[in-house]
Amino acid sequence: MIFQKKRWVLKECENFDDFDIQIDGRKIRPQIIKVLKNRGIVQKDDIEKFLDPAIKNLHNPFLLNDIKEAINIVHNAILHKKRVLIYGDYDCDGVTSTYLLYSNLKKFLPTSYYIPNRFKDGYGLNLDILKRLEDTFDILITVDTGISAINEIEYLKQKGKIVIVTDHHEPKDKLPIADAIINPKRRDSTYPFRDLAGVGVAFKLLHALRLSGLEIKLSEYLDIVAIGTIADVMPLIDENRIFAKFGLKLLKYTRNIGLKKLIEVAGLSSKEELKPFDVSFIIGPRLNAAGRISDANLAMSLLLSDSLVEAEKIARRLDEENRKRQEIEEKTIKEAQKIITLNKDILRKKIFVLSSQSWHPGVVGIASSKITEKYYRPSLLFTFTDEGILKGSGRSIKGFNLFEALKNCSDILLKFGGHEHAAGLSIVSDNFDKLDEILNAIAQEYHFMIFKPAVEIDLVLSLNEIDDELIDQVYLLEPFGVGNPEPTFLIKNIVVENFRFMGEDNKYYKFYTGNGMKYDVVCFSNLEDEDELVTMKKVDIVCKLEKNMFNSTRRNQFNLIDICENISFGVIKDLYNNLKTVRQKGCSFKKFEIETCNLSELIDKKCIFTAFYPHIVLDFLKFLKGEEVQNDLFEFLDNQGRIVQHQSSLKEVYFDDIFAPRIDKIESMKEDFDLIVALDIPSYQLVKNLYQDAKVLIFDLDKKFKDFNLQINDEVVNVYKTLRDCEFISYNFSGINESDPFKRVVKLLFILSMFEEKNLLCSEVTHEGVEVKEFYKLSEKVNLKQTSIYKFFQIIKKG
Ligand SMILES: [Mn+2]
Repeated sequence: MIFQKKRWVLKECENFDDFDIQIDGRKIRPQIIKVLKNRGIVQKDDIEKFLDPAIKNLHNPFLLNDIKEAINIVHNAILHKKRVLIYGDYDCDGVTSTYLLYSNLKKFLPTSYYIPNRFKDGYGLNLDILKRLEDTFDILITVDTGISAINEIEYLKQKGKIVIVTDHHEPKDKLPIADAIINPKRRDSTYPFRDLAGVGVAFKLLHALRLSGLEIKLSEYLDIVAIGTIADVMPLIDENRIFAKFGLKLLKYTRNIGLKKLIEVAGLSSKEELKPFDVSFIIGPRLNAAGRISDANLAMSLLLSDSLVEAEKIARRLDEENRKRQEIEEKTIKEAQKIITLNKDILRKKIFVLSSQSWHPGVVGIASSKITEKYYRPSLLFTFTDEGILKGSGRSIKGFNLFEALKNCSDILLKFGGHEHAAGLSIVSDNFDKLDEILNAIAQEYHFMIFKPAVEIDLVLSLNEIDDELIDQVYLLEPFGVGNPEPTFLIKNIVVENFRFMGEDNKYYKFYTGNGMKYDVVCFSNLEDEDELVTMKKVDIVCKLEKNMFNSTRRNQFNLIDICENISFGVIKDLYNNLKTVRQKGCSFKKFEIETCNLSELIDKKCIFTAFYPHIVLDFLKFLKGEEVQNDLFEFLDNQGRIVQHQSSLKEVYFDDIFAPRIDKIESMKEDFDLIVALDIPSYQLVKNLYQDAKVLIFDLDKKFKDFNLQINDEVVNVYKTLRDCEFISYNFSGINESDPFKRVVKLLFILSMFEEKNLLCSEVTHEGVEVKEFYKLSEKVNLKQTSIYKFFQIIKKG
């Protein structure tokens, strides 16, 4: 069966009151309001502002601490013709901040800027640089940096300089003694929004200068603000949402010659509109490439360029630098993956701590985020510096606070900083293994569920709630990105119609929703077994709702994130397929001695769990979903912190153990595991018969089927007659004398399999019952007792 690959985490708000909200004359659907409420935007007023962002909703910049002081300093400087130096940072946020402030202040003041070199100068204010430049300025304004430059600013103050810090990094306990510190994350800040980027803070300073009377055309620079904000991975809510929304619109028709050329060279000019994705993955990396590999000043000259020829030259160089960076990045990721897959001990760890002599310090962060994304494990990637010191960068998963974990290792770390999701650090190489050990010990204390990939679901929808208008209104929530992801919906019980594969190697697949309205359901990353996919009948899906225009006709499309077959049908399908495997094996079945398994034997063993009876499979699937199911085995797996994955997700992630209810499919995976654990007698005997060389033990969870009996009697006749008459038989067929639904299904499928083995008919299982495709003519009397199915039953009979 197709089983969900991720945990489905449902956000559902209680006490829902609908609001009457109109935007451009359209009444906003309750589903959209629910999505926003689930995301913590609850007041009617805030919802309206969110759905209809406007420049006028930007906060008053004078709410920022010290901003008045900063404004006074600038006005005074204009009066006395003081010289200003803007000190920035080499990343995209730093460069856009520097450009924004520089190009505006230079209209009023003799202004220069300095962007440190990532490798020569390092991050932040650098004392040597300041000493070298100290005769060239009277006022220093930092952008995207400065909040922890205590010593450097003290030096400047001793030299009689005026210092304004604008920054958005988390302040430490002690603040520098600057003349003004503008940072919405200051502990004493009363500013309504914390998550501005460096460029956002610089923008607020200009905003205040404009309100104080300087002639500054702010709206012309929103594209710059949007780039820095999105590239610096700031959440696209509140003011950032306004910057992103209007900035991206402006960017499409930008008047900045450099950006225009960069967009052209990067192949974005033909796009109808630019999205945060284009900044995060195309424009941002190109601007960043300069700083990562060579010098960020190249990016700055692009933004400042006023010649088309020169701008194009720089854009091409940045594009080239980006290509180089991509190559280095891909090589690093491949090498890291190789370390993981070649070393099974690492694969079993909760946190991957990896290092290499050859990795480039500029890309370990990106490589770490790719590794974390792929394996759903926090990861730290280190590279060696000259002095036997390892420098690294790490990323985490939801629910595991990387910064807190590193705090617990602080005595062996040289330096570390960051937050919940990402961190940078350095360590003496002798302590590397110890760090790995401590971090993994910490991770072991977390509930194993957080290490299972999850998808957050905004809302459960039924098909009849979905129409063109609802899908159009989903687009009102754009721009999507960090902090404001595209909403995901769970739609249950979709009937699969006209399933087909697309693309090379069946990379994509598509089907229609068969219930009334026919929507396209599309999956762009097929990670499933193809024979399982084509037999899907009814599914639950997690998806995004999209509108597709093709030849000016509109098609609504559900873009799949995860899919799960109707579980009870999936379980029946697996049982039916296992009986097919029995048939294919023929009559050469042997009965094997039972070898019982002790849970302690599973410790440190990589196991394949398998089961035959539907109630056991169902229990296991519930356990995989994270539901409470009581038994010794699950309790043991919980306590061990082990993560089990369903065999249908094998192509995507790598966990400790596998649950494989399709016994024929164990063949392809058993090499990678130490042990097969059968959870009932039939699966034990079947595995033993199929894979003689494998180590198989039984941990019998079955209590139901102790007295199960299969006889060639009236029941068999009933089934046959009903099938002849109706060509269909339901799973709760009363002609089978079992009150327990599981037993009834098992018996029905046993009988059906015997019919098939003797070539009486050909059938198909559906979610409601068994359908006959064809009856065959009988030439002689059949003896069902001579079937391998019957023989198999004799073998699995208890006692
Ligand atoms: Mn920044």
